[in-house]
Amino acid sequence: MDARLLIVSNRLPVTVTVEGGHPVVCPSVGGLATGLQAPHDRSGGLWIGWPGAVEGLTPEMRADVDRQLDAMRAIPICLSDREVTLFYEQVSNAVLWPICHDRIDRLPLHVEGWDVYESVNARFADAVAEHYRAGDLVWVHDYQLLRVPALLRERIPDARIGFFLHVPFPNPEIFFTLPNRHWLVEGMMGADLVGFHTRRYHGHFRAALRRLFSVEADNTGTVRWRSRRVKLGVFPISIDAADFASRAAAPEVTRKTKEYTSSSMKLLVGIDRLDYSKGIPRRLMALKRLLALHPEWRERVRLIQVAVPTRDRVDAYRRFRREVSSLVGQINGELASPTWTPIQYIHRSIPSDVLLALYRAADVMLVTPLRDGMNLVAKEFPAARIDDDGVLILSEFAGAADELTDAILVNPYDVDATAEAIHRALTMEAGERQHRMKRLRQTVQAFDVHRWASTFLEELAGMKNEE
Ligand code: GDG
Repeated sequence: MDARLLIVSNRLPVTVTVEGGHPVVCPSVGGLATGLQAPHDRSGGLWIGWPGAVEGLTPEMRADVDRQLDAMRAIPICLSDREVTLFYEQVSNAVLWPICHDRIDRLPLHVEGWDVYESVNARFADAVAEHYRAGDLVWVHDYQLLRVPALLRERIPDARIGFFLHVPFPNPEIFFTLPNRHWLVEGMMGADLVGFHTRRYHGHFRAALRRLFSVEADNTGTVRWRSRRVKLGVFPISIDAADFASRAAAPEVTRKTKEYTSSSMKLLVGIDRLDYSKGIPRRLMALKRLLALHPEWRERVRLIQVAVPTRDRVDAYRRFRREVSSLVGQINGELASPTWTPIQYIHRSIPSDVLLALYRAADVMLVTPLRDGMNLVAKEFPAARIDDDGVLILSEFAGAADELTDAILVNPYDVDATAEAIHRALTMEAGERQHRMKRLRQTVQAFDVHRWASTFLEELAGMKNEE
């Protein structure tokens, strides 16, 4: 693939900090950043997005940041405070996020900011159009930028534009609660190729198209859309499994793994952003039920729950943070003894060697979201299990459940069944554990994030030759 690639995402894959009076731009790690770095480097293309809050910097520092971004071929789109509040916190995170995760109960009573959502999307489109050269591929990402493909199509009609949705596309009945549902779908349909993680989200989108616009995809997933064709496809994102396995084998990680492991205490682990979609309260309740249904586990099992703070300027998240802290307190208060605390709650981000050691030390990994586009933790856990051991309990409502069928699949709303699944995982024989883990590892190794990116980009590159 020789075309230059323009990647467009809400956040640039960088973090800007100030050290000793000088701004430092560091590449951030994460699924998307890892997957797209190789095509970004190989194609000599550009990455367009928000660098995070840089407004407080002096003009000299800003110029320094711009120079560093330029060296990474990153084009910053700077957002004002008002834009951050309305485009990012309100419309993207307080409205589109809950809708895509089936949580209309979390919607604010009054929504404002759609005009700002449109104008920020238009600024992204302007920046892409300004840097676009004939023959480039453009790849737009996620729910913050649903309008960008159509706005871009108006500006550069012949461009090859791909769009990938990292969150679920919800059931149309839920999506249709949005007053501007036509306009959002029209935004996505500006692309030539629209990608989803799973067949279910793809199916929901097709149903929405049928009901809103009376258009039907043919058996290749192609839709005739006004004077163009738009292809819809399924591209499940993954991780860099080889990199996880090699980092998990590092001596420091091995040392920490031993520190966290004990022959007398089984270890359950949960690692999530503190988001209401991740199912943390019911997971805690499932532990409580386990200890009631199978009291033999008292003092013999503990849960380490890492909950990384996120979006704490959005009301629903502030309320949720209090809900989880109070539930942890209640359960520990009720069940702990002088020598044992059932839940160790870590409400901050942990370094990656600690994350890897927790994956390696876990007897059971609990990934029980109520709804999740994919869930990369579910794939990182087997990738890190170089000992082919440990059990994954996975929600059937995570996109990852379609591929990771050797996990114990649970309905996270069924707290008793989840408690029984934990008991089953804790008592599973070594032979079955290892057999399942080997197969999980093969699955994540066979289709990694590099293949995800190249599969999508090859499909996009082949869609139409430059006319
Ligand atoms: C969205 C979709 C989809 C977490 N805590 C720490 C830490 N992490 C890392 C994990 C993992 C990542 O964060 C979380 O990724 P997820 O996929 O689980 O979740 P979202 O952030 O909600 O991502 C999701 C994804 O986009 C990709 O398309 O799978 O469904 O919601 O990589 O390892 N990393 C470190 N410390 C932590 O405390 N170092």
